[in-house]
Amino acid sequence: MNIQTEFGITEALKNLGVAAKNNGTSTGLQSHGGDNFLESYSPVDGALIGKVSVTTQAQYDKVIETAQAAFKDWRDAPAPLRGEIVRQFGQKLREHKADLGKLVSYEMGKSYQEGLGEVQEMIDICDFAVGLSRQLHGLTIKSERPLHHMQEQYHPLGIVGIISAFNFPVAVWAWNTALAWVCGDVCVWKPSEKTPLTGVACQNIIAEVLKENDLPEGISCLINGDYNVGSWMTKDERVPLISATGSTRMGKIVGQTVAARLGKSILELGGNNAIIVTPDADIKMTVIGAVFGAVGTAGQRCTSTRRLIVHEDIYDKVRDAVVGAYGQLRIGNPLDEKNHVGPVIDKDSVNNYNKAIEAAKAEGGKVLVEGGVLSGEGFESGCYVKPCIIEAENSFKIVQSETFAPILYILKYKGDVHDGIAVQNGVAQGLSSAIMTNSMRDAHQFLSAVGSDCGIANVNIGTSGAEIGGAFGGEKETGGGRESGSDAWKAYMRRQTNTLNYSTELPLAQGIKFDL
Ligand code: UN1
Repeated sequence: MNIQTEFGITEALKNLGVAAKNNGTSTGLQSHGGDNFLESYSPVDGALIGKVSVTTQAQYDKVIETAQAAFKDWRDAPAPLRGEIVRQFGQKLREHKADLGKLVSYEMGKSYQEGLGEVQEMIDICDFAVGLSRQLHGLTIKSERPLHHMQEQYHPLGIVGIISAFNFPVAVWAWNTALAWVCGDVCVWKPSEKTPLTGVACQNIIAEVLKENDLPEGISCLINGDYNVGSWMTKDERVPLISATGSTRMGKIVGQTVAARLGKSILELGGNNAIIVTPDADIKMTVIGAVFGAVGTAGQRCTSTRRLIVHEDIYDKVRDAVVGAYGQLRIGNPLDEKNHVGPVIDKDSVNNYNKAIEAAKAEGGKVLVEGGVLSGEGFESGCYVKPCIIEAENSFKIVQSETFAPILYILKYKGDVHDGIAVQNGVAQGLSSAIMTNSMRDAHQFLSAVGSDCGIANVNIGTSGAEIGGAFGGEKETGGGRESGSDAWKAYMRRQTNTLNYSTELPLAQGIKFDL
């Protein structure tokens, strides 16, 4: 029996409408029918899962025109009604949770549990957005002029272009769309070319909801292809907001291109996340947080733990405990729930992993848990690598850069918590950070203005696994954008200040006299 049959992938593909001929001709706005195809190979077993047609420029233009037309209807719908559509979408996701979770796991390689978690994250953001659809509020402000009233309103922007990465192939799209839709925007999505089928599956689910409600399909559009297709969107003045997730290298290009036309962007880019372990930390909690953070999603989360910064007083104990825990890890087919770690996305990723280990060694790093590429039965795809741990220095060039693979650098710090914080902040990226401590003072120092410089700072929790209720994103080379919870919705709308005069005079602000 092959993996597809054994773990119900064949069935899941069928249920999600992406079985057999995935040439993108089946539904709505993915009907591009270009001659080029993206081929999706599973890193789990190396099998070709399906093909999706690449969008041509002419088809792209048609998609944008359809989206523009849909926006005219959608922005007029009351926001709670838009919320109702998102509620129905969330409901369908509940029904498809197992199938979509499996497809995410099979196409991307994360464990089935994490695949389910990702779909749950979509459901959670839908619930959040439904409530938000009745709360898109602005301030009222007292005017300096008599019988005048001031208020802020938030209006939809238009088309939101979403560029997402392979590592969270569906959740990050949902963070953007669920908010954008209740805000009255329409969305055009370019998923990663490494995970096009999860994109088609999501598009099928939302297309069904739109059809059932007699709404224009242009509210949710899908385009496919490599960075060229993405660049049509980043340069396109018809797309007022681009939300892009991926590498800092990509984000710099996207950010500059969008800024050159004075468009808006939300950038969620690279991380180099660390956990500081203070002398009084709980070692058991530290081990769970660090190991899940470093090996979860095979080290391919933006929030993955890359550096463990341990105080010298507790260093040997923490090092031994974490190294011991790595001995328990089972690597293999991520659909098989007894495995903790699945494959990385592709052979390029394997090369980057190998190169990073070599670079760390060349800079003087000491390998504590040996890495390596697995081969033999079950590892035929060539994408399974061993999570490894390297004792290193923060100043190493390789430690300063983000490698999307399960490599954990362990670093020692001396002195007080601010010495640990200096190491943690001493990188170009600023997404997620954590401290393991039982000291109330150290915890608060870490969270203070002179503490972590990241967008996410956790106490006694690892660096990954943020909930959708908070704003998600980071500082410095992480790009500064915020998605998901809190007031991140404001980035998907344009703010308008209204001043309304209900007197019979026309007094000027700042007391200026202008008599005629
Ligand atoms: C990402 O890796 O781009 O906080 C998103 C987390 C997940 C989202 C990660 N909730 O790890």
